Amino acid sequence: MTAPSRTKYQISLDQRYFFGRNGYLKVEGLLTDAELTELGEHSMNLALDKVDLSQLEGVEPRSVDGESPAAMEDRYFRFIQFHRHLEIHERFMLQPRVLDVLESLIGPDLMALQSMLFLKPPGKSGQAYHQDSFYIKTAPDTLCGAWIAIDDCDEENGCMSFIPGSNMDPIYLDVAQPEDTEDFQERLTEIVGVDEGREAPAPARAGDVIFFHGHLIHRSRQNRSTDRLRRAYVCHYANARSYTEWGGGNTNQLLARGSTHLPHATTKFVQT
Ligand SMILES: O=C(O)CCC(=O)C(=O)O
Repeated sequence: MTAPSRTKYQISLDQRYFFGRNGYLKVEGLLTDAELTELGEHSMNLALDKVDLSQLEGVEPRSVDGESPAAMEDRYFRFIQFHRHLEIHERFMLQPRVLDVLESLIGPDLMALQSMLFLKPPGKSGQAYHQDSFYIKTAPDTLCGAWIAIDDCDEENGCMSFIPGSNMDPIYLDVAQPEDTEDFQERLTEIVGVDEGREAPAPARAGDVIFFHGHLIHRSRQNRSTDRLRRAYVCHYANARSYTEWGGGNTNQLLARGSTHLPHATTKFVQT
């Protein structure tokens, strides 16, 4: 049986231009209410330990005595690369309208490299100024993040903030440990000397998706609210014809759309 045809989601020329100039683009309401409800319920079930992860290959048990705070945090607040284990993570990583936008920004051929579900409850710290291409290197350098807001977010509960136009900057190698450990996780690095005066906060409504270039300098501060989660599902993509050594190389990255001459992984749950 063939899948029903679907009209591709098109961004406007103005939106494409905005992304090129500023390095980010918020597309409002890209997720449906039903999708949001599903993602929201799933992330709560993960947080409350209601998803049985015990049978999943490569996923460590959730309660290990003597764990470091960093390992605890990854286990309870950040679910990294779970698209390799759970259908819903792979399905939302390959959400067709998200891929439509990425096709216009970095495509046409797309690979999906990294998925991270952040729960960021009240009091949880964020990440200091960084560029994602510092960590995930691709050649040609086509890295782009897609940040799905599961909750409404603003400066109070730790939304993202960007340095507009820094997508045109090189990758800064001058990095250090962040000083303010209430706002930022100590173990991650911070670019030295960023002019905070240029910063633009990026509030979003649940269901909005913010696309951001791999060179864009960005950060998110602590969730300072007392009762608001700031959940986001963030995935990273590149043109499928870019070479990468990140994460074991191209062989391990999903071909999300189109074709490539490079080796790649295929989806586990979802038909592309
Ligand atoms: O969601 C956040 O708070 C930070 C996300 C981020 O910095 C990233 O995905 O590179």
